[in-house]
Amino acid sequence: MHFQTGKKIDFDRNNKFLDKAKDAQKPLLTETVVPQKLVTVTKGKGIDGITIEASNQKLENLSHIKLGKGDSIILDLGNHHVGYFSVEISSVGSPMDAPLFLHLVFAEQPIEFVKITEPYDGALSKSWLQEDYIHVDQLPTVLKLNRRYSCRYIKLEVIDTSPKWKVVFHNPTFEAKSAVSLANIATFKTDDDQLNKIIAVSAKTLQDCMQDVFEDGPKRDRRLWLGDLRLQALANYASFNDQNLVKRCLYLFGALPTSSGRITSNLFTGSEPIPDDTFLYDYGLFFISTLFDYYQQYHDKETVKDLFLPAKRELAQALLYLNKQNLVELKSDWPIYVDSGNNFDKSTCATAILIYALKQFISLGQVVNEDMTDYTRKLQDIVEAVLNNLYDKKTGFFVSGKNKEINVASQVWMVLAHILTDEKNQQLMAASMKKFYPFKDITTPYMYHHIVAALFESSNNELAINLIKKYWGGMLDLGADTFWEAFKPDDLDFSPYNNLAINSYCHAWSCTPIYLLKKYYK
Ligand code: RAM
Repeated sequence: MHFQTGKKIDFDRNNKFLDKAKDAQKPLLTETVVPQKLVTVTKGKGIDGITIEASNQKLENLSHIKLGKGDSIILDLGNHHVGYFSVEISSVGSPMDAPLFLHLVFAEQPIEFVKITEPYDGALSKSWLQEDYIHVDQLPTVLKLNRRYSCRYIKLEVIDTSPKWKVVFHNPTFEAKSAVSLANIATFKTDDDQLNKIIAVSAKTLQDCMQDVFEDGPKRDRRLWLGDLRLQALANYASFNDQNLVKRCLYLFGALPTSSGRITSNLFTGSEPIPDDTFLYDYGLFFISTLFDYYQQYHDKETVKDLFLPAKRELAQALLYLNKQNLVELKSDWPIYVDSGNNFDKSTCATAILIYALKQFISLGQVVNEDMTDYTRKLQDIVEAVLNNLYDKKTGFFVSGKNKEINVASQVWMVLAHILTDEKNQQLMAASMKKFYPFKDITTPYMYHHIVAALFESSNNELAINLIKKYWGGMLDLGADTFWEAFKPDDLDFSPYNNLAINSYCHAWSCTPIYLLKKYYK
């Protein structure tokens, strides 16, 4: 894992845009959730062979369950939620002759309870792990945790009381937060039960990631990433249709480019918005795509007029990375994401994504009556360069990098960029499934989304639906309440950060079946 650090970067700050982002901000909705039952962790069908089963103890008897040193209970909220936990605690036995020392663990998936007890060696900060240690000096009390947690399960572990007394918990409550309610979702069903379940879990995933901004994952990184935003916005149009939240996020990115015009890959929005010093070639270009999709949905010309300039400046930066041949040549100062897997060459994806965004930029230019002649000419040049240099007419596949590697991601992004005829695209994706499936190097629902989208866009509908059922259905079979950041069907304990404890199990970029099926399922 490579972190981009240590550079001094100048950012612009457009206060008019920041004000517009603020105007679009709406209060969150709250739902009070009470646990459904007590559970225990056990071996079974789940991530890494870990699942949950009902405990022998009943939740109705909670206020009779006395816990002393080393005892614990796990509350099950019945579904995944994001919000704030509180519980009343009292003591029983002798007077309290020592403080209560409590350990709380919040888990999206049962595996987190196991992994959190092991030494941590993950690539991201341990501080993300959802646990807290608390001393309580006086009981009875109402313990209200200030931190927001993302979970279905809550473990209350008594590290110590004293030999003379024990604790009892009452009225555990979870105040769940989201920008949207499942009650206001445009209902949409297919004639297939598994797909309907996938749609429902997609909606729940998206709901829990829709907070003050579109978060990538409410457990981690809890912030606004452009690549995630693009997909969330599409899924949102197919479900909650919250215009303000997308508008808010677009204005935040548009307000804070670098002084040279590059748009950051992600923003921190805890207090005053802060652009991160991490730049990804594809994510920057997706500012254009997200604006384009937003315009398709709402025809909000004013927003396009405002944000056209930041889009143009971002594109100008991206075009600087074209080499003499008119193909994108990336440098280490501006890497590309595409997928968390790094075992394949991504340069052809970069050129395809540039074409994809450039086409959308040209459409936006027409909306605001700009002269697009130069851009149209540039687009033709790049497409010609791709057909002459990256398209192997003999095999029908696109090649990538110095070694002319043929990988699935390059085919997918070239299909999404629509540079071949519809007929050739259809053949290419059908041939790609034959050649690459099951995919070896693809690790995220984010990239699977693009594979499925390319299958649909190339009229390979049956292959697309089967892939949704296999991949997202595979997560459901392993007990997903919300879809995950990473999932490799051939490597079930895969983590992009070498530790399952840090994976996010409610990750926005995995919620797109709701969009894909609404758009393409016939
Ligand atoms: C990870 C997160 C985030 C994603 C970036 C590129 O940090 O999962 O959602 O957009 O990678």
